[in-house]
Amino acid sequence: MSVESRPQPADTAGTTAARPAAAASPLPGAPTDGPLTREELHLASRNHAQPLEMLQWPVTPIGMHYLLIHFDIPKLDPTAWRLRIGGLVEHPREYTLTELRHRERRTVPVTLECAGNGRSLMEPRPVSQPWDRGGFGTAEWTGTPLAPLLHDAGIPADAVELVFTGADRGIQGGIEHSYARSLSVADAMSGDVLLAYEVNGQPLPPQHGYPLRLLVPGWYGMTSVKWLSSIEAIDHAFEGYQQTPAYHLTQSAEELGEPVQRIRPRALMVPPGIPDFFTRERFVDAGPVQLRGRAWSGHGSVDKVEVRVDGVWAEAELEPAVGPYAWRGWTFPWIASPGTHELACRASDSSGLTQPEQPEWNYQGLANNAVQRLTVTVRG
Ligand SMILES: Nc1nc2c(c(=O)[nH]1)N[C@H]1C(S)=C(S)[C@@H](COP(=O)(O)O)O[C@H]1N2
Ligand SMILES: [Mo]
Repeated sequence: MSVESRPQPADTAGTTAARPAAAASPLPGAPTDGPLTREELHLASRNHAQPLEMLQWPVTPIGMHYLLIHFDIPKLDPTAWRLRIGGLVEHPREYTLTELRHRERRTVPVTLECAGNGRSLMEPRPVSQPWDRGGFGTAEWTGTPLAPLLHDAGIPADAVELVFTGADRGIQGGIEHSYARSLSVADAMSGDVLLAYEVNGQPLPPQHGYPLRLLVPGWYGMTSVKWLSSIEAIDHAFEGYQQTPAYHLTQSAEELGEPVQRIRPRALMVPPGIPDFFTRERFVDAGPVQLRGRAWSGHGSVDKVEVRVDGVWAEAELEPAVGPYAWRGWTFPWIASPGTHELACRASDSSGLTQPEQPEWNYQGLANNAVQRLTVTVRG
């Protein structure tokens, strides 16, 4: 692999761009134990998290939904904008937004999560968008299902993948490209993949992909290409930067590893009590406290959430899921006694997956679904 194409952690907005590729050693994305960098601060302030107290809402108000934007938010004119469907398809064509809005309309509540969520909790820290745990959100996405559109386009037998390309462009890992991801024909044809033009009952805001985005329920967020401009059928595996080397589980910059696809199970807790402004330390009054939170998985339905208080696990009460691809709430009654306590929660899903206690470290800092732990001070 050339120096230019050496992988960086996903979600890094091309920190190599300003430097000559030959000088890019050590890698800008190399893991570190050092303090947060200026570049990470810049990314963290552009790409905001969902504050954990917003877990109280079954559907995240859109301004509180997490954001991840690699390059710049493109300014697209909805009258000039077209979705091009091409490549190997039998009937290439373009759609206007109005034409897409007149096709079958469907609304699906979906919990989306960034594959880098939890990255900054890994040690050493992969340098990229430094998520704590807030890279997630649940919204009601409205659009038209992709499968009938592909059916109309005619996917020939020799087509292997569909490439979804956004209108945003930039440099990452030394490579200039438009943001693009692919899906196998079977995954793209699965009934729940949407071309979304509304979220929570409003047109998509610019930051979430206006005028149209792909939405792939159950998969980590990078799959759901925003500012969608084309869909192309190809007869080989797509190798654009955001497909590979990005979003693969590896132990070094050199190996290729396994692609990250479906969302691993995760439970999160609304931090109880009140916070200290600077440290975010929590203070709770002694007595009965209803702990609550939400849990989700892209591998199946969440069928168990457990809460640990001072080392002892017990099962939480589950609420119905907001939808087949959206989280479910959980509650756990706790009698808080004065002193310091450690709380934790973890989800298990119908595929048999559960959350690990420790992060499973990988070079790009992906898919870290280690259990959430928080310490609270209970006041008498
Ligand atoms: N065109 C384009 N699509 C994109 C991205 C991007 O930078 N450009 N970021 C991806 C990533 S990594 C994630 S996690 C989700 C974030 O979606 P959201 O910002 O609507 O929450 O969008 C995905 N789609
Ligand atoms: Mo992401």
